[in-house]
This record gives sequence, C-alpha cells and structure tokens, in this order.
Amino acid sequence: PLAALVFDVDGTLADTERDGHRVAFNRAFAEAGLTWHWDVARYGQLLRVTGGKERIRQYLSEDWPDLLREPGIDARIRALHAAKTRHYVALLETGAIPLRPGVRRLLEEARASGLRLAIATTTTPENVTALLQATLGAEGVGWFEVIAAGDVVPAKKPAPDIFHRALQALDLPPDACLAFEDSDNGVRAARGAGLPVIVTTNGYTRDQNFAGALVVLDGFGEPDAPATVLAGPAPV
Ligand code: XBP
Ligand code: MG
Repeated sequence: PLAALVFDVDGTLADTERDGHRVAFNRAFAEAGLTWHWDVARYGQLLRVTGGKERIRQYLSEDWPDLLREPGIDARIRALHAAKTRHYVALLETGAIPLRPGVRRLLEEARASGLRLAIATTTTPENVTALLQATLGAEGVGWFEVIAAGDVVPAKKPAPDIFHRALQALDLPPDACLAFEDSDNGVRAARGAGLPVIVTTNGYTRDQNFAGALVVLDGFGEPDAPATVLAGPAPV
C-alpha cells in the first residue's frame, strides 16, 4: 500500500530555476567581479548537469577550460557557490518564488489521508527549508518527515542515491512510495531506486524523455483548472 510521497523540489514544488537559481548564480558571478552571465537559454543547457557546483564546473569546461586547470579552482567554485546560495535564499525570503499551482492542496490532502511526506533533491538543504518556510511557513517545513538534499550523497541525480537515502530514512520499500519529478534526470533517479514516478513538466523540461514515468502531466492542477495529461498512464 502507498505510504509516502517523495517530492523533488526544483521545478516540481516550485519553478525555481529560471527566476531563482539562475538569477542567484548571476548575482554571485557579478559580485565576484566576473563577466560570466547565464541567460535563460544558456541556463537551460547547463541544467543538464544537476548540482550548482557541478553546473559551474560544466560551464567552465565549456567556456573557460584553462581556468579549470588553475590551482585553487575547487575552492573558488565552492566560494562562488556559497555566495550563490546566499543570494538564492535571500531571493526566496522576499517571497519571489511561489509554489506551483496545486502543490499546497496536494500536500494538505496527502497529510489528511495519512500519507507521509519526504523530499529527495539535488539542491542545497538550506535552499529547501528557505523555500518551504517562505511558502508554507515554519509549520510547513515540519510536514516533511525526511529532507534528503544536496551533498549528503556523492552522486547527484540522475543517480538514484538521493532516493535510496530518502527510502532508508523513511524505512520504506520503493513500492510503498510515489515520487514526483519534473525532469528526465529526476525520473531516471527515482526509477533507478525503484520508485514509481509522476512527472509534472515545466518550461525547461517539457520536451524531455520521461520513459518509465507512470504519467506525465503539465502541472498538478486545481479542481477548477485541471492539469493536462501529456503521456500515460503507462505500465511501470
Ligand atoms: C536541481 C538542481 C540544482 C539546482 C541548484 O535538480 O539541479 O542543482 O539547480 O541547486 P533536481 P544547488 O530538481 O533534479 O533535484 O546550487 O544548491 O546545487
Ligand atoms: Mg527538479
């Protein structure tokens, strides 16, 4: 029987990438006196690599390969990323990024029906609590029994590790859970750990391949504005 819902954060609970993470990266770059700037399209390409530090490294390998060979580059990336987290959390605290439509209702209905809630995400833990705090309030942070996030596992999505971690903390088998994801990397991670997964697409992910998903929707929807089914139901 279904016991828990396991949510991705970025792109799933909220559209955080284009107007959140991307903006925070650019603020960190500018603050460090760098000319680097990620526009919306470039950021979409860089999103193929999950994890902020990993994404900066990917950008350097493409645009500034010589920098990657400089001594101290790892520490520099870590410092840039710490600044990016600071800018991102500050942006969330202004209330700039709302939950996607239907998310609050889904969480409330799940809780009312006795389902446990968990998070499995690539992003930094403080980003998760800042988003939940800004949108659901302090009480909402406590709705999630498990928050598996960021560098607690060495391999980020599409590796299944963060889902394994969440399952372990929930002490549940994968088939007692249902994952919610917005991206192909997320679907691969969830399926890799054996969880059935529902996809809610967004602007950056709608053309991706969601093979293995139970169903692909364009959002969670609301009773008076239902989401569109883009694919499925298909057998898992
Ligand atoms: C989210 C990510 C993250 C965020 C940035 O992927 O890829 O890298 O963009 O987070 P998913 P950090 O939704 O699949 O978990 O900068 O904190 O790493
Ligand atoms: Mg996501």
